[in-house]
Amino acid sequence: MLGGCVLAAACQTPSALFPIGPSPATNSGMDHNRIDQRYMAAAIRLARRNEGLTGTNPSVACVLVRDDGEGWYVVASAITAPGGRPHAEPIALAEAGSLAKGATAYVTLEPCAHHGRTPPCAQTLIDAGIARVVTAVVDPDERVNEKGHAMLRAEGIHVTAGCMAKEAAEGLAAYLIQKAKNRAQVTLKLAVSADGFIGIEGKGQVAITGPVARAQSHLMRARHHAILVGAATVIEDDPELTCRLPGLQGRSPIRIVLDPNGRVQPGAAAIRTAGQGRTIIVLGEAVPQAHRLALQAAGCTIMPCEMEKGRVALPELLEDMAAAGIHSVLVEGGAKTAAAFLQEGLVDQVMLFNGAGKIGGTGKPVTSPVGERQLAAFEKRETLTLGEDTLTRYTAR
Ligand code: AOF
Ligand code: ZN
Repeated sequence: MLGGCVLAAACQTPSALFPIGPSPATNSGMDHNRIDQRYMAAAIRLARRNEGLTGTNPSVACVLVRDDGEGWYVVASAITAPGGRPHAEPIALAEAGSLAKGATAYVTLEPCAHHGRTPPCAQTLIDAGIARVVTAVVDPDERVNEKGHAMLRAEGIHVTAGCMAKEAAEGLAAYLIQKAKNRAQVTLKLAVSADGFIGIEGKGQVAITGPVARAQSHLMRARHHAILVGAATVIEDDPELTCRLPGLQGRSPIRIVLDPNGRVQPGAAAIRTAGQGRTIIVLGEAVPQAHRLALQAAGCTIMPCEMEKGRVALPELLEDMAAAGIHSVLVEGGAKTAAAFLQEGLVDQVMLFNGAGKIGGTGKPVTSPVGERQLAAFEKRETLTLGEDTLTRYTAR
């Protein structure tokens, strides 16, 4: 999902997203399937709000609904808390209080069955007297993996699994990729001009898209755990790599700079501001100790990397990121970095902004690393119109 409505959703309270109290009689003619899809879709939208905020935990949403004879209505809804705990279900149950008894729970991920830092959510749902549980995605965590469903069924609770599983899996992609591939999820973001270029050599940042598209790209930053660029981008463009949407500045991702040869200087904006948001510099073994110390003194974290044919070994780096609790990374530049991730088959999703204007004609334009040949490995999902520009999302086949 591109999440056109996420910006609005990010500013609302969970309750404000749903009608509270009996909903109009339009429900009465709905069959169960349609009701299930309606509330699961609401849960999936809600879960997106804490994406990138829940650490190693997925951002899960739980919506509790009931029908007292006058139609279905939402009694409570919640998302996994920032940091990953508490889980969504106990928060929603606490909000519902006695109204939880006999209610239906819509949960985007199978409720957990393990005693972690919180008791199993399946047990909490049972104890609250929930009558029916509808879930979207089976939790691949080996401590859960159908055990949550089994616990509920063993207590006579009616369980419907797999409701809108594909849609929910999109929002849970970072978690599911981490479980399946043991690495961080990679989204490649590119802005390409109408004449097929992503910039002009030596010109720094060149405007390719308009303000609406730029706001959308900042929203993308907010929804990722980390943002990654190559050293050349830092040296030439000197970007801050923060989310500067009003009200969402606190959602800036961790900045990661690939700098195997130690070229980035402490004066760069992403380094200077390291104290206001984490900056990780990925350095090769040969980088002199004095340079490491200068970067550390500026507040950066150093991540050592393995090298392969003179380049950063990306699969290993993504594994190291997952081990460090970073589960989603937005690759923002430049052309060489993008090409390296693509060549290694490490891109899960491409977000392609197509600008309306041309930038060629002056200087040395940089050709887009993403053309028809590269996109053949991806499935086109949807296109948003953003002012004069467009944004198309592709996912790996
Ligand atoms: C749920 N509801 O909201 C989430 C779940 O370290 P712990 O104890 O928090 O457990 C982490 C696991 O909990 C995680 O791997 C996943 O299986 C599940 N996440 N489960 O019932 C939630 N976030
Ligand atoms: Zn749980």
